[in-house]
Amino acid sequence: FQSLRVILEEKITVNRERVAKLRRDNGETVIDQITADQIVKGMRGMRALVNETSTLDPYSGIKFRGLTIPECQARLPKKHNQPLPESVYWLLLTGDIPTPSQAEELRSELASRASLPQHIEDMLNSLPKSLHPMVQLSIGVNSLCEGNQFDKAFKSDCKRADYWKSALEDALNLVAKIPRIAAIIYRNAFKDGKICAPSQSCDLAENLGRMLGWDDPNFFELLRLYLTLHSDHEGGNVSAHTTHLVGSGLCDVFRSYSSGLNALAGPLHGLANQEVLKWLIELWKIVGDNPTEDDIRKYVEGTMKKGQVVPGYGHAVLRVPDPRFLIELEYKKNYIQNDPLLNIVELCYKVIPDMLKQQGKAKNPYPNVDAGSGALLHHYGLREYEFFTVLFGVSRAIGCSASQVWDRALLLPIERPISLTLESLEELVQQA
Ligand code: NMX
Ligand code: MLT
Repeated sequence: FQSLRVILEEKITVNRERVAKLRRDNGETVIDQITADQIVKGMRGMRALVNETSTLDPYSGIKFRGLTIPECQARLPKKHNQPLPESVYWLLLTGDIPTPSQAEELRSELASRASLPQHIEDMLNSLPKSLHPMVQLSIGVNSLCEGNQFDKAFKSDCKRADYWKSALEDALNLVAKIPRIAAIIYRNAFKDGKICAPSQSCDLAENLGRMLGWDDPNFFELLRLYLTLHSDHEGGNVSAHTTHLVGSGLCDVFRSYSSGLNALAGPLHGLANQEVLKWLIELWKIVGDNPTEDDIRKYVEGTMKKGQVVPGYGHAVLRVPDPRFLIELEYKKNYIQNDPLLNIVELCYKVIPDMLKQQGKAKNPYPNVDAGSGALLHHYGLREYEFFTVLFGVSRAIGCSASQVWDRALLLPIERPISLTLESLEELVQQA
């Protein structure tokens, strides 16, 4: 952990200088323009945020600190065939590929912080089982803010330049503890409430899998992939942006990310993975194990006729099949023989893009990450789809908390754009 802090300190000094130079030399340079359409259509395509951890290209997809996911799979320290989640976290925090010993140092540090205060476990155990798992997760993460390091620093005479140090402490605690919160929620809502303790020798994925109640190395391997795929998706998505926005008012990492989790819980965003599986199971019930393309078409037409979106398809930025979805399919091809639900996922991919193109509304007719993630979990026996977005939330803590450290490191100010009334927008377009 000490080495992580030292590396970050050096990088922060360099990057603060870059921000200062950028502002000094080009602070007034115009880099974009905003149309009236962008203002009324969710600021789509507007470049207006600084986020260091990852970038998203409409055609090549996500890059974590400049690396595609296949590059991460090839170059990051791994267990079996997938990157260790800790090595992804190191990469997002520092921009460097960790050495195996650095990944191990972070693994061991996070494992040592994995347990929860008893009163938080008691609080989680007292929540109604019927409360949606995402609400429980948001409550659990919010409650971690008690005694957070950032507030302590803020209330003491800590200099603003040093805020990132306490943000880092909190970020590490968030990533270390969120798997246990998730597992308690799962065990309470869907099993007998009993849960094993986190192990000091496991990585984040295996600890999560074991606390959920699995003892299957193949499932731990899938969780490693899952945590990597969902760890970050640049700064403009609804949950990352929410976390950044709330943090910009100098809220600690826990409360900022708890807000981000509520953002993730919308069905057009992270909850889509739950919606996809619900939709696929219903489809499977109707068409059976060996459907034809026509069977799928009929079912999708039904969804469209009801005026509903086809869950797992479309994206606000991507204009190609989501590379994360393609990696899910590849995982199926390499590791899973003949699973009827995953076969349906593949058949949907053959049929749905053409249907969405014909409908002519969606700018991207291709599958996103949620189109395949739930069916993979289902294969390994995790079938309670109301829990799926919680796993997305555990993964996204990695990217959102790393970004939060950098927000404080770069001394980014409170976010405060200006809104317009329709009347003032109409006046502005007349004057333009
Ligand atoms: N099925 C049917 N219609 C769609 C779909 C879809 N999958 N995707 C977009 N459209 C419609 C959209 O509702 C809109 O209709 P209208 O003009 O009547 O309002 C029109 O196509 C144009 O939308 P886009 O500009 O293509 O999409 P936008 O950027 O606004 O939204 C999503 C992106 C992802 C919200 C949208 O594609 C969607 O609702 N997809 C289904 C839900 C989903 O899978 N979400 C998960 C996203 C990934 N994640 O994990 O967060
Ligand atoms: C994500 O992973 O956050 C989703 O693909 C949504 C997005 O990028 O807007």
